Amino acid sequence: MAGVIRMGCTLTSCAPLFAAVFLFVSAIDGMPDADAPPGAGKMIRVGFSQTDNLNPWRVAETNSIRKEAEGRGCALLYRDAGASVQRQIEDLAFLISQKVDYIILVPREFDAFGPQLQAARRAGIPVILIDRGAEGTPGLDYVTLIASNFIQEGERAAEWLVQKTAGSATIVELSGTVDSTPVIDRAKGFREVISRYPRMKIVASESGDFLRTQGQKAMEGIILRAGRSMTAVFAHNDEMAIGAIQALKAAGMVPGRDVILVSIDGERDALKAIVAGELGASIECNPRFGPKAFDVIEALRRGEEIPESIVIPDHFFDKQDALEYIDKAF
Ligand code: GZL
Repeated sequence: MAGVIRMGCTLTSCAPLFAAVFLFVSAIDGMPDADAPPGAGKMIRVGFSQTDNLNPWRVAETNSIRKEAEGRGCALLYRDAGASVQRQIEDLAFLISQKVDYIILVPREFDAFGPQLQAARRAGIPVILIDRGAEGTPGLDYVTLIASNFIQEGERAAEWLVQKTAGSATIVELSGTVDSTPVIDRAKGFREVISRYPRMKIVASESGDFLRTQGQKAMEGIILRAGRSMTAVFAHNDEMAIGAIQALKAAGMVPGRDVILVSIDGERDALKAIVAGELGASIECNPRFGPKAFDVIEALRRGEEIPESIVIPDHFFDKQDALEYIDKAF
């Protein structure tokens, strides 16, 4: 799905007659001032390649980028790949062909976009990765990766579960999009912690692709096969945890009593499930990348050094503070 969303002012190559107006407008709306580097006043065109908008987290991420582009007076050329790697490859080719000034990329899978990152580099278009990592060298194939610490998210989920189950649980894992860095690293962090507790066992692991319906279906299948043997669920995101809760209830099991659930993201429906006692805890994974992503673009325009990675801090939601945060959640 393509979209060009135009905001902001026109080019500054205007006759003296308009120069005063431009300077005046710049002063008002915070655009670069007269002695900014050449070309600094022209409208910046940013390409945004989104993997999909198939759950509230992804929609919140897209809205954050759009809102920030508008607030900074940039034109946003937006492409939604509809969860297709092939379509995202084509989207990147399109954005490069449009000669945008920068690309913000959410790589659906880690190892799928090497050639496109090299094509952007050859075209002189800096690529900023947000949300998920991709193969390549930071500072060469892409400027930086702005993301949460997924290993730490997995570790925190496991530590909470160990504490809740006194180190003894039969665990079902619902993982997200296969080959995406959140899945690879959340699984790694979770396993690293439970490996220290011999009575913490993962007995089933299935992908629900970060989707509520898929999470519910995967859980239904696991319940059919494993019956009521599981005592805990680790879901890589809230949507799949909420799907699992539906499946458990349909099977006559009481989430929060018969089975303890822990997940990641911190979305509003998850905080409500925590307050209702059905979900035990959710580790936040903040989707609001807009401000940070455009701060990096502005730092690039000022010729500043950009770190190889920028880690977004995550909150932790259990019964204590879920209620107070519900209104701020996405
Ligand atoms: C994490 C992000 C994941 C979320 C899911 O940065 O890539 O994708 O945890 C989303 O909810 O679909």
